Amino acid sequence: MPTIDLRSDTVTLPTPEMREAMARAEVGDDVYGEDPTVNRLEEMAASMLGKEAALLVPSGTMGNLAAFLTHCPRGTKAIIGSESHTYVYEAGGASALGGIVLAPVRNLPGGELDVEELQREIETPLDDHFAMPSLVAMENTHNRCGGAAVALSHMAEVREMARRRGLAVHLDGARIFNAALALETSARELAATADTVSFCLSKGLACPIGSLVCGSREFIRRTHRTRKVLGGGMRQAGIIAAAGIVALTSMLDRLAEDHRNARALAEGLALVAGIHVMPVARRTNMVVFEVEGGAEQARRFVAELKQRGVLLSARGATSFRAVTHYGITRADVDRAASAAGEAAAQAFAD
Ligand code: TLP
Repeated sequence: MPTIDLRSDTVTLPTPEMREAMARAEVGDDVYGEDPTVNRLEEMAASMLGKEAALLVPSGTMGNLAAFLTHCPRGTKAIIGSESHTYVYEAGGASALGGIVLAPVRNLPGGELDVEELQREIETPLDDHFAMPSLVAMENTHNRCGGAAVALSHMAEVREMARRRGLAVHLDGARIFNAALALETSARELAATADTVSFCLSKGLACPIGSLVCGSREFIRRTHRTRKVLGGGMRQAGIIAAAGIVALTSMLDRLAEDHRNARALAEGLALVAGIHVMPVARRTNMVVFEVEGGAEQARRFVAELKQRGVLLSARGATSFRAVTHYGITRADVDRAASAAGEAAAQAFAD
């Protein structure tokens, strides 16, 4: 039986059409702005997100980092979610490399920012004791909040709060097309709540590499330099961009299948005794769940599941995440749910 790899949608492999497009891509030196395929992808991304310009970077982490470094002068404060990817999973890069103070504001279970805490951070007094805020960042879909799609109305509220104080807004939209689908809106509408947006090609859209930072022409011009500082200027990157063009042309509609499969998986796992699925109001392609009985029991459960060919990622000692994606079928999630039933029975019996 082939392995069912639910660790992340980052494990997706490029489609045959992508491989074909990559092989045929017309390329040039992108550091000189001379790669026609990169230029085409950047124009496409900017127009889909309703921004003036876009920049291809190697990863989502670099996309967020380059945006933060461009937005925030050293010693200023970027206000971000306490559960945000940037705060938890990006190795503190904005602080380490940019001298940026990361000021976490509590994320609610649905991925929203606690607006009262946000208001307090935004209202930092104009006094020499305090790091001055320069940026507010949101994340949608919200990874650590179970892949929840965050409502557009909340995003609009955050944007207004930031604007009143003259702060820029960045959106980590690594999975913005999943969010748009779940919210029955467009990526462009979501992007309109932020000055800059980064999104990933290499997650549910199945590209091997690549993220885009989108914003005003002036901002992207400055981010081009930041990308160079970070060593992220690539040369014949059209090889990568070609897959991105295929993704933006033909991989968006199929995300609905991943969302259906995640719902089916959540329902299947909820039936397993000893497993508690984190409820998510607007589920996308993730299922987060807790295993009862402590760390040792949870470890046994995951080992049993692995023996049955199902891989998950750990989120804590007793908490796990499963992600549906291109290459995972309804039959796979049904098999994963029944394997979870067997693994739980085995792990809890021992
Ligand atoms: N997330 C990865 C891991 O780092 C946890 C995953 O498997 O989900 N923003 C968000 C919201 C993300 O989920 C990720 C990747 C990134 C940024 C960073 O993207 P990459 O991995 O391309 O640097």
